[in-house]
Amino acid sequence: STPETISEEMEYTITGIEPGAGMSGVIDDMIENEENLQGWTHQTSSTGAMLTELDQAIQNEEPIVIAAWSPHYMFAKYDIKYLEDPNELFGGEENVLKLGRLGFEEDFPIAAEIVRNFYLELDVIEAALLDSQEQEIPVPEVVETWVVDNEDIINEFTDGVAEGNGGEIEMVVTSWDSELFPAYVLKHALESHGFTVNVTKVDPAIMFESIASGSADVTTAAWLPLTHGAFAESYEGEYIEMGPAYEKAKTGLAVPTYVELESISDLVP
Ligand code: PBE
Repeated sequence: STPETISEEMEYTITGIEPGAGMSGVIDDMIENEENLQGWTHQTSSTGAMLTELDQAIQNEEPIVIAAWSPHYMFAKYDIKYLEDPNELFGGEENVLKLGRLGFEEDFPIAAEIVRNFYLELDVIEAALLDSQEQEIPVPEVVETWVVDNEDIINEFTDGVAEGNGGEIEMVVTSWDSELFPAYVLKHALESHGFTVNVTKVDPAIMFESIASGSADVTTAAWLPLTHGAFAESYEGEYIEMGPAYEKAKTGLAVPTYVELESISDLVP
């Protein structure tokens, strides 16, 4: 097969995820601006639906191109590969940043110290997401066991920090597993240190809006510089950056390894 026949077999369609995802906006822009993607369709729906379509395509050995990101179990469960991205349409490595509302550090100095200390290694997150998938246990429940087995890591965030005063903290997070794991680990660290944390799951746009407006205190889930770059720009100066929750995240387009394409530029009209 050739790039032409494969693109035709794919019906010139990229199988995407939720329309509100940061990367959905990146893909829309890409289709609009890249000459080789003229006439292509970006089919958004949900992460679950994308994974079902990927699974079915692989069972039938049909070509498919999906919106993909790491960390996610899809790269462990399926033989898939990222397409090369010569024009850096998806940027390079992304940092997943903690953001606080203006005034959060003044109002919650002890909690803010724990938030600043909080950081997870990428392989720790990947292992937890795979556990969740293989054992069919939702990520927040995986966290309950993980925090018991990894007290030493939790202690690194809270060591030497004064005990909290029972304050209530509003956390917002997007609902992808890659974000729920860090958010619930941080919730545990804060709660074990005398705070109460309410977690609300929202779209990226609402995550930024609620931190900027002050209706939420903190998030662990801002993908920057690119994936959520448009949101960060429109709320510039209306939040504080509190360091990375994790690093070396990535977004892109991916195909099953049997699909004879190497690069995004091999997708043709
Ligand atoms: N994601 C996973 C999200 C953020 C976390 C890359 C699918 C997005 O907004 O695109």
